[in-house]
Formats: sequence, structure tokens, C-alpha cells
Amino acid sequence: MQESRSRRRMLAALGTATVVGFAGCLDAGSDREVVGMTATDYVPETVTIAVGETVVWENTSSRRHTVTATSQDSLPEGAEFFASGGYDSYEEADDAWHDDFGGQIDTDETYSHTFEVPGTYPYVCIPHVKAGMAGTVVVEED
Ligand SMILES: [Cu+2]
Repeated sequence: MQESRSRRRMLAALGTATVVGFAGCLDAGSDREVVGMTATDYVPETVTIAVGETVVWENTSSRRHTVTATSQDSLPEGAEFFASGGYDSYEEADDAWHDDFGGQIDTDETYSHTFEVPGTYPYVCIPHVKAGMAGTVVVEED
């Protein structure tokens, strides 16, 4: 993870210094990390970002998924709960999924969240939690 982060930093530096005209095309210099999805996995399972950066989850599979923080208690103190569909708790997100697929991220759709508090953020996919579909965002102090 460290390696990809330094590479991204290097690209970011290049983006602002010399190839600013291409920044929009290359997505270099943006403070984003993209996580893809297979049938029952997030790819990569763990991403490491700096405070204030955004993770974009993109459903690169043909199945419907969610991105749902496992519980408020599992998040760093003072961190905002996050869930596709905008729910305020795991229970609310779980109910919404079982009611009417609330919070679903369909094929090619994305969900993003910006992380403002350092720490470790575990999350799962509600329909595939039993299949072990889980991931972690690590947010480092800048
Ligand atoms: Cu899933």
C-alpha cells in the first residue's frame, strides 16, 4: 500500500508541476482512491489514504453490492458513519437492503466517501457479508 501511495503522490506532484494540462484526463493530482468489486470481493480489500482524501467504490461486477460501515463503534472516535444510500447506522442500512435493496450499488455505479478523521474503517457488503465480502480503509494523518 505504501508503495502505491508514494507513486500516487509522485504522480500528483507531476500533475501540478509539469503536466497540469493533462490532469483531468489522467486523474493524476486528484485525492481519490478507487476500489473495484468482483462477485464477492472488494479490490483491493484494504486502501490507505491521507486525511481529507476520498475513496470511490465502483461496482465493476455484474452483481449488486453495498458499502456499509460495520458499526459506529468500529469507527475511529468522531468519525462519520458511512454507507451507500446515506444511512446513519448499520441496522438502518440492513433494514433498507432487506426491504427494497436500499443502498445498492448497481453494475457500473459508484459510491464515494471522504474521510476526515484518521484511523481504521472496516466495512462490508450487506448481501455478501456471509461470503466474506469486507474491506478496510486506513486513513493516515498527513
Ligand atoms: Cu456484495
